[in-house]
Amino acid sequence: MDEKVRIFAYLPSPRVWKSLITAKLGNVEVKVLGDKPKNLVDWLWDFDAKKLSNQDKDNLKHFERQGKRGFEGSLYKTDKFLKTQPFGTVPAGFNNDGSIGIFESNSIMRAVARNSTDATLYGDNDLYLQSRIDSFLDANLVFSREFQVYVLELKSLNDQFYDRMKAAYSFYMGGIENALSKDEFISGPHLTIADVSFACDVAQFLRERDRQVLIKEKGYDIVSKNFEEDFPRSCEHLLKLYKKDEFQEFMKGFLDGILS
Ligand SMILES: N[C@@H](CCC(=O)N[C@@H](CS)C(=O)NCC(=O)O)C(=O)O
Repeated sequence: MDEKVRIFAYLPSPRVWKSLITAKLGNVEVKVLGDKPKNLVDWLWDFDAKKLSNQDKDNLKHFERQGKRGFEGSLYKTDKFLKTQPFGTVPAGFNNDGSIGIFESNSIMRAVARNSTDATLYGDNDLYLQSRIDSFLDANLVFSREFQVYVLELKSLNDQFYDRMKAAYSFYMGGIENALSKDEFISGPHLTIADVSFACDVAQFLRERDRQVLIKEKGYDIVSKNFEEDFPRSCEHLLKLYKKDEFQEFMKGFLDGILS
């Protein structure tokens, strides 16, 4: 199979799993390059991403940039990378020759789904069904952006961050719970990328349960404390997706000890 989408990212990453699970479900060839989060400071951020030696780094001072979101210190991003990836973030997606950059994990996942012959993954070629899936993906991004800030700020948690996170969580999960009271999957009778995105981001969010000691120390309860009781359909749906082979291939063990 030909490479359809390339992704450079830190690994493992639920944001990358969105594309990899979609690739499995839709039989699409996706190439992934990357390394552990802490090692990305030693990588050239580029379509042809590669590990750098100290000597390489000395020769590439002109590509040295300050990390902006989630990374402290220097990152080596090529000019071409920043041209194709204007926000300079990972995961960074590309078409097969690197001439087009695709950013935001939901959009990289959409590019994978659009390459699949299985149209059910992304709205069955119906522009309104596709737009409905996009609606869920937008709602999902608002939620995931909120929890990105929450996780990055956990050590200095205050009422404002906590209340914002709680509100974003209740709003997103409330919508998903309603959707699942009507349909078997989030956006209708078939599994779509709205389900994939939900599973990856909510699973990652639930990992706040690993940090409960710190959250308690700051004087708060974990936001997802009553997830199972408050959002039973969503919980059941998450577990159903999680158990599927295509999800297990990447997510295996991720929710062990996290969900009851
Ligand atoms: N909403 C984005 C989040 C991407 C993002 O914020 N990535 C951060 C790392 S978590 C990044 O690449 N930061 C680069 C920097 O600090 O310069 C997505 O889902 O892809």
